[in-house]
Amino acid sequence: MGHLDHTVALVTGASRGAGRGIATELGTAGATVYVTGRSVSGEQPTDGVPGVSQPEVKPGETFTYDFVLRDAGLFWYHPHVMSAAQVGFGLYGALLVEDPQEAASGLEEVVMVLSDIEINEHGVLEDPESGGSTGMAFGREGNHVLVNGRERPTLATGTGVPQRWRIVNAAKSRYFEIDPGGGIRFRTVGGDGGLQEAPVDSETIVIAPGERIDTIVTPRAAKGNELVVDYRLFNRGYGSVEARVPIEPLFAIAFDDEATPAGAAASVPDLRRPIAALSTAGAKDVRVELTIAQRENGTFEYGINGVPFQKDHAFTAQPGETQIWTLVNSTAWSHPFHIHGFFFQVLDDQGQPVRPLAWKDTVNVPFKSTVRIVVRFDEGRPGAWMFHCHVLDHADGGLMGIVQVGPPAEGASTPATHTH
Ligand SMILES: [Cu+2]
Repeated sequence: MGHLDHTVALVTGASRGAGRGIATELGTAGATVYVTGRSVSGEQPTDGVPGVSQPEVKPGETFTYDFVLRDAGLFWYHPHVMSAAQVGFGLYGALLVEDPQEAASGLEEVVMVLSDIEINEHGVLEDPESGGSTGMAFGREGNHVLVNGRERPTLATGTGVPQRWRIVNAAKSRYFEIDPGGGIRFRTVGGDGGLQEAPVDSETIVIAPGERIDTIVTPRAAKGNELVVDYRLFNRGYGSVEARVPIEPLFAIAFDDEATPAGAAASVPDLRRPIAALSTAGAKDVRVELTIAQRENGTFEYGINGVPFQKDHAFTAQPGETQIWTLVNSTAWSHPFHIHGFFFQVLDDQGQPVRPLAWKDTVNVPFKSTVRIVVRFDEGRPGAWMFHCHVLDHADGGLMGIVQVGPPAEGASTPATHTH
C-alpha cells in the first residue's frame, strides 16, 4: 500500500447507497483498518481500534469493512494496532471520496501520499523500537522519504497547466513543508474534511502527520527543464532540526509539452463551499493537556492530563453537545492532534473560528503552545471515540485518550485492553 496505484476512489452516497466500501484482507501481524473522517456508522463497529471499537483481526482472519461515506475529501486508512510499526512499514493507503454533486473542477488531479521509511545499513527495515523510549519521545523519522511509495519520483505533466494536488501525510512522525520554489504558489482550497470556505494562497504548505491538503498548483519551468519540488526541514520540537539538511528534493515534475500556455493560471476554478461557524455559546470547556513524564527507570511516557492512555479516564460528551477543547502542549515536541469520527473547527486567540472556515480532524499543536478547537459531537454517533497524537510513536507512548459520546455500550468493559 501507499502507492498512487492503490488509491481507492469512491463517491459519497449515504442516500444512494453508492458510497460503500471496503473489504480488506490483512495477512501480517494482527491488524485493523481505521479510516479517517466520518466514514463509520453511529455504532462504530468498524472504527478499527482494538479494545475500543473493534477486536484485532488476527493473522489469517478476514474482516469486511462495510461503511457509508458521508463526506467528500481525501481520507486515508491505516492499522490501529502497533500503529507506529505498521504504518512505518508502509501499511496505509489513500481513499479519495468524490461528491457527484460537486461540479467537476476540470483540473488534472494528483493524489500524493507522503511518507518515510527507515532502512538500516543491512538493507532491511529498522527495528520500530530503535532508540528505545528516547526514540519514542522524539518520534522516529525514516531515512527514505516517499511520495506514493517511491523515492524522488518524477511526475509528467504539461507546463503551465493547473493541477489539483490532494496530499496526505502518512508519515509516522515527519512534517513536510513543501516548497516548489520559483515563485510558484499554492492555492489551498480544502483539507481534512473537504473544501474550505475560501482559498488561501501561499508559497509553501506545511502538512503534519495525519493531515490532508487540497491545493491547486500551476507548475512551470523554463523550456526543457524539470521542476524540482523540495521539502523544507520543519521545526517540530527538540532535536528535530539540529545538524540536518534544511531543504531536499521531494519529487520532480517533467513537462511533456514544449509550449507554456500564457495566462493558464486564470483558468483555475473557484473551489469553495459555504461552512457555518460552530456556535461556541454555552459550549462546555474541556482542558486537554498533552504531557510527558519520566518514569523512575528513566523512560519517557506521554499522557493526556498526565494520564497515559487509559480507558477508565474517558472524557465524556452528550450526543449533540458542543465542546471547546483547549489543547495545551506542555512538552518540547509538537503534536498533530487527531480526533476519530468527528470534524472540528480551530479557534483563534479571540475564541472565534479561524477564517477561512474549514473542517479538520487533525491540527498541529506546536511545542510549548496552546490551540483551541470547537467540536460538536453530532447526534447518531454514540460510542467510544479515540483521540491521539498522529506522531504514532507518541500515540503508542501514551498520547491517546477516549471520548465517550453518550452512554457506554452494553457490556463494554471500561478498563483498557488496548494493544498498541
Ligand atoms: Cu505527538
